[in-house]
Amino acid sequence: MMARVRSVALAGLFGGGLAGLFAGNAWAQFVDLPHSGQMNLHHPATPVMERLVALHTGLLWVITLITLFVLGLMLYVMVRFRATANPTPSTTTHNTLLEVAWTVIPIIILVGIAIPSFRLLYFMDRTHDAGLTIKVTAHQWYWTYEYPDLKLDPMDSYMVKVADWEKLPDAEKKIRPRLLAVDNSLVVPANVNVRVLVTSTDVMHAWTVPAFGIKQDAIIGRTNETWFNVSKEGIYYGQCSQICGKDHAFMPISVKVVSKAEFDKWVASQKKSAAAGTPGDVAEVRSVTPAR
Ligand SMILES: [Cu+2]
Repeated sequence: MMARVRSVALAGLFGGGLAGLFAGNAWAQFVDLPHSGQMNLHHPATPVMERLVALHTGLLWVITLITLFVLGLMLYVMVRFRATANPTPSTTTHNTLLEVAWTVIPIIILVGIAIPSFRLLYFMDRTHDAGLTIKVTAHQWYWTYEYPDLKLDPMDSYMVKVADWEKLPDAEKKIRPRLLAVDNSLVVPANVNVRVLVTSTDVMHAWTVPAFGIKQDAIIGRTNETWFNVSKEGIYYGQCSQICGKDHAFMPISVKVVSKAEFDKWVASQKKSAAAGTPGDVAEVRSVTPAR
């Protein structure tokens, strides 16, 4: 399975070859997935994740330079002041200039790290001009998505049970992988600041989508806020990231990012189907029994 998942992720990353393959399925183009043998952080899909990756890379440089500098000093001391080369050790115990330097320089480095770090924390915290608000409610062991501004019916998002997943067509299995496929994905428009309000009804969970740089705790009686803005249309997967009980591993997150026009069409179809009492047109495998 992993090899297949990997190839899907790579195909998605390098040119969206799947778009043609799944031309019949308007939703399926880019599929964002982790794959085996993956190095480094997730491929960023939002400005937040881009900045997280940049900060991480910057810090890696800082930490590497410091480590090499300290290693160099230690090697120098070990060689230059070894017993045979330096039989009579110096009895110097203080050097004011040196002590001030090794206190002040680390402070400067830490402040230098803190400034971009805090800036990013505030950037991640909330968006001031949200084009869409979504409320995510965590339960043991599924998610409920609501669109408060659009007055859509709340929709529950359950993982597709493995026995049901195995019955899916092969082409669909590739874009809706085992243990990540859900019955109802969160659908959002591309290039819109989406405000996400996260809460829980039972225990703590965490709504996490690695490509978005989001890992927001869902806490009972509290509403946490985060946001994302994805420019690349496709399907992005995540998982609950706060141990929440026996089915913690089975409450995946699936976010479909579509064009504004497709989103409007989807909203209209949801409203129409709610009025008619029938499932909307993206109700994927509605017949599937929820994984409780
Ligand atoms: Cu959980």
